[in-house]
Amino acid sequence: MTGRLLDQGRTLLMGILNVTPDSFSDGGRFFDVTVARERARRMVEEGADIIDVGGESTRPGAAAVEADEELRRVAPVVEWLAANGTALVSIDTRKARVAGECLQAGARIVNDVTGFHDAAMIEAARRHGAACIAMHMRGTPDTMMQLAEYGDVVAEVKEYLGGRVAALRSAGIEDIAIDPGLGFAKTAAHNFQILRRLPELAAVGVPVLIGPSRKRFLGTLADMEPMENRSEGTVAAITAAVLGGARIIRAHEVTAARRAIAVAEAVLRA
Ligand code: HH2
Repeated sequence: MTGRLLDQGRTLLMGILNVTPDSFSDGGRFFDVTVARERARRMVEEGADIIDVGGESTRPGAAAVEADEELRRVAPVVEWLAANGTALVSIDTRKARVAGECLQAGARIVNDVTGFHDAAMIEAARRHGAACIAMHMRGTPDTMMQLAEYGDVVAEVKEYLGGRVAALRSAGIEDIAIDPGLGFAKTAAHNFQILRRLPELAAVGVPVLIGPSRKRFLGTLADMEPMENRSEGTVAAITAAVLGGARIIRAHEVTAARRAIAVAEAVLRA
């Protein structure tokens, strides 16, 4: 045990709470604050260790959201969860101001899909003593799929994430997780390659987060199109991720994810 939020000696389960009108799999469902709170409460009951609150979709083509609007969506949910919930609250944002105000409101973790490239984001996290999840992506949600070209995707993602860990550490932040960013500037083949070679990413030496939940790369297989057909595939990807060394799983369906993690952990222990 390290005393770190993102490294608690077991696989952590992060439940996804999208307070957006347009997220790729559940946009509009939890947009109302009361409904979002109820959804969060339910995920905690089902076994979520962390609730990841997001107010801006990162799917290709999603509308850009100003910081004020993003805060209007997420701040009341973060504040309520921090005061009433038992799970840790993570804020999924690319904006330093949103991160800072949500940390002030009680969030403990910043999940930045742009990998803490903005110095103001690192400063907000440092000031509040937050834990940081740095994800790999290229470009923006609108351009990322044109940038999915790599010599060796795992080596390149590993080098990038190693650099982000060094940047966070040089700011005095030690509670860090890395995430290769399944689906962000990656083809289906890249995502499967990352899952197969996860131990190489784990060798960076900080916990690895994997978020395969309902993602489009699963839809390239068998009959997992449309998105509603991806529950079992998500569970299989979670199992593969934990067997490969992932220590944090980000998922929409918490009960199913918890059961998959339990099986994979039992295999690892046997
Ligand atoms: N995936 C999404 C959003 N944030 N953060 C991390 N660290 N890892 C991920 O894989 C990841 C993420 C996309 O999924 P979702 O939140 O369901 O959709 P949207 O971005 O459309 O709200």
